[in-house]
Amino acid sequence: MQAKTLLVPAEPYAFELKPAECALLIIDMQRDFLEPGGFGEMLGNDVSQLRRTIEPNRRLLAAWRAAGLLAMHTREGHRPDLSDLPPSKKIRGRSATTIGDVGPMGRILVRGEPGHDIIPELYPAPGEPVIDKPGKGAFHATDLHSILQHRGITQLVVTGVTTEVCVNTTVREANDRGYDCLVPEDCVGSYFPEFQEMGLKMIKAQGGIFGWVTGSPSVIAAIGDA
Ligand code: TIU
Repeated sequence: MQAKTLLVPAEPYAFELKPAECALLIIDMQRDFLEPGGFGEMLGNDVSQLRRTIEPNRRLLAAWRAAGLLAMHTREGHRPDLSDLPPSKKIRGRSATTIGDVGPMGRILVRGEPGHDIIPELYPAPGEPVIDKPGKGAFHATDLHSILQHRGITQLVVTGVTTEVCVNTTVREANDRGYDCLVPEDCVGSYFPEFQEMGLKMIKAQGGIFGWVTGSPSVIAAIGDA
């Protein structure tokens, strides 16, 4: 029997979503990036630009779970001994407080610390894989590709933060590994409005060079028919 395909209106053209082969991948919705008083805000960033993605992600995740589809989560961070932290990443930015130092919500971007964990609104449910990644891309130095292959996943709906950094890097890595990526624009956020706009344009330009862009209501409407 032919696997079911759902047509999601998108740019540059409709995305053919195959529910049995499609995973929702929520990137780095961590307290340190999103919560007032966290590392992101400490660096001078406007966290409200990211916080507007929480409610759309919550609705999409709820619909995704209700449709019985695979949801996955990532967290950017490092081992407590920092052995997986490149020295270049440790010193980049010349900030007085950097990764591994004690910040407002525990040691910054260190696994097991409060600020490293996912915000309560989008907390992973039992059985939903969580990928701990040391880099910006979710495929670099992780078992994400293996987990997706074992489950027969060929498509990803990618959401989270930030649009031009970890979301774009992950979409590009996925594209080179043969996955089709759909990005709901209301579910991704950047501290910088101009990067939000360009980050999305870069994905869908040239006939969808890295993937497709849509809005989460279109995805929710489609999987409601799954
Ligand atoms: N998750 C992610 O995007 N990590 C970053 O460091 N993003 C910034 O925009 N800095």
